[in-house]
Amino acid sequence: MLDSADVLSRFRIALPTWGFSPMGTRFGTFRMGDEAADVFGRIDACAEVQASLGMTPGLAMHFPWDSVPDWAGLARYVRDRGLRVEAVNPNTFEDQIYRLGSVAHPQAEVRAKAQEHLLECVEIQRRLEAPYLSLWFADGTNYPGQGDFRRRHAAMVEVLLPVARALPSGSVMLLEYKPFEPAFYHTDIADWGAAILTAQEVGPQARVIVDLGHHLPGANVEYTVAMLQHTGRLGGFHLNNRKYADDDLISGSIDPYGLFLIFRELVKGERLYGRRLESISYALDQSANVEAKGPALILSTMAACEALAKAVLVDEKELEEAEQQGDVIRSQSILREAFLTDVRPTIAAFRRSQGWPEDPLQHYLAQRRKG
Ligand code: PSV
Ligand code: MN
Repeated sequence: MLDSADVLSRFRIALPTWGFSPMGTRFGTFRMGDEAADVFGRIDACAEVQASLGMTPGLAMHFPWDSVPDWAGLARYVRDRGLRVEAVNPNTFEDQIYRLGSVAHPQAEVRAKAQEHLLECVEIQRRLEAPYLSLWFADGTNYPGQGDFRRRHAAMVEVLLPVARALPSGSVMLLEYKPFEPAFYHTDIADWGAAILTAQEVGPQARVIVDLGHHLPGANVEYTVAMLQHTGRLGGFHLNNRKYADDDLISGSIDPYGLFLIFRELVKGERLYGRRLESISYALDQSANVEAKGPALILSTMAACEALAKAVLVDEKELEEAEQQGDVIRSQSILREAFLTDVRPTIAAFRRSQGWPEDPLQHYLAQRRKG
């Protein structure tokens, strides 16, 4: 039987080191005073957030942004702060050669360069003992006729196959989809269909990561989650919230009900298929454009905990009965009952039992004031 304390004790979210880089839109970047200058500063900033949260010991790191000459030293730096590396995120989108794509680029030389970087990242993964290689490609086209969908797809799979084979044993390749941006006409992994197809072609090590911001308006994300979980290809989440597109806002800030429904599917999947909540990766991926970064990461984490704690309150047995009887009103009432429950006291009690600060945001702000 699942209860809040049980699921909360198994729930961990990784912090993105890039979450402490200066952020903004293409119209401007505003300094909030908590930006970090280099990888060590970014790790320290994550450690500070973790000291308040307790449930975020993992790091999602981005390379080459976080590259250093001394990998063993970096691994030690992370370990000494009570952290671990969860995901290695390559970058095949900034270099000038990637103007028309990377893994799906029409030219073999560019694809080879992208593959070389991915293989380097597998090596980094090994050195840092990271269980996930998390891939997002900016590949796509801006105009009809600019590229051939099928050829690009085949090229991408060809690049990824040896990368999957090179992964440290037991580790997972995550494939992230996004419907548009930076390419505006088509993206090579645009949606969960393309992601799962690619994962199936690449092999059993490949799974799909759902970035909550990467859906077109109206998309039913919880349905996507249920289907991915059903096939065993759900690999993880990038938590954030969108209003329009990839807004990268604080999780649960726009649609907390949607977040609850997503966690409900995860909890249900554990009950139905025994797919444990902690068998996939959770990382924050957000952009604090006008707010301080640490507090924004803390609020996202707490929103996810609240959604999870509410999800276990759903009386699935009663809901199933209502479904069988076609009682739509009762189904709605059951979900509302769980969603409207104030789980903050439960979470606070759980946090106390772990020896973690009961109110992580207040704790973090107080620590910063002390300086
Ligand atoms: C770009 O959309 C993006 O936010 C993707 O979600 C990646 O996960 C992230 O950048 C880091 O590369
Ligand atoms: Mn993402």
